[in-house]
Amino acid sequence: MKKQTMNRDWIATARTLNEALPYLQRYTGAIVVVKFGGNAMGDTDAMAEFARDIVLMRQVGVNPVVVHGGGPMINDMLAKLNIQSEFKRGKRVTDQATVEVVEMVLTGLVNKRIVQAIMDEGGRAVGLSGKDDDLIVCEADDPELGFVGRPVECNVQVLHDLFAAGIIPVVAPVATGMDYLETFNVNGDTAAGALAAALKADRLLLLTDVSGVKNKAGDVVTQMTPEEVRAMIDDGTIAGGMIPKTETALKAVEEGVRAVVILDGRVPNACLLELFTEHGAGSLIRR
Ligand code: X2W
Repeated sequence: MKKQTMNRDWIATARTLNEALPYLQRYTGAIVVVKFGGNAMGDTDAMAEFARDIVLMRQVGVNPVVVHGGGPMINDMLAKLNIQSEFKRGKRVTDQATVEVVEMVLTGLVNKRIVQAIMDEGGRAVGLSGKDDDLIVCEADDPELGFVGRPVECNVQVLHDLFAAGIIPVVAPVATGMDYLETFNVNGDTAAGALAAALKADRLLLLTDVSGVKNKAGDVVTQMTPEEVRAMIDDGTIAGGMIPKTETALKAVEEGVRAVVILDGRVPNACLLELFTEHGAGSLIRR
């Protein structure tokens, strides 16, 4: 009985690999930027599973770039230090004391945790922030938000150098200013969109903790054009936290990213499901 069950599992595994061949061929050499948000990192199992998916992507010839968030971890550290924090239009109001905590938490704690998780799964990862090799240069986004940056220039040569060496870049969304004096806190989705555009990536995967973009009837729309997304923002169908995400997606597609997927990170192996099977788990936006 046991033997039969095992046989069936092995056959299913072999079939899964066999069926993945056309997808593996399609994505060889592709650049895929994956935004991994703080909410998706939850427990160590989720982190390990994500890391394993990324290592598998690299193993089959994809060039993945991980851009991470870490909002909940920043909140925890600010609370420990008794620093108050508030958000305006989905972005953290960032004063001098806050930006120091943001840089410490994102480039230290969170970035190295992800690097370690990828190394644990047998990949090679190097952590960097937007400051390294001028990867992301920003100007102030809005005076009301303090040190929140809007990327104006991305120098992605270092990412190509890492791809060539077989190394997975893991990027913390902290950047330098035009005059090199300031440190900016960048929204993780914004940073991922800017890097994907500069790389002319084949895919930008925005991992979230919702099932995707929903229509008026409450059903997830699996594929949309930029025009359809814009119409859904204008008529209020897309609202709340989905607005900055879809706007990032629109901008990325406009700037040359082939497709953006707002992907349900709660689904096991969401990245693999999206890239290497017929099915996805979220909403794909492309021309
Ligand atoms: C974010 C950066 C981290 C982030 C923040 O300070 O929380 C701004 O709001 P998640 O986990 O992806 O939300 N920056 C300007 O984006 O984290």
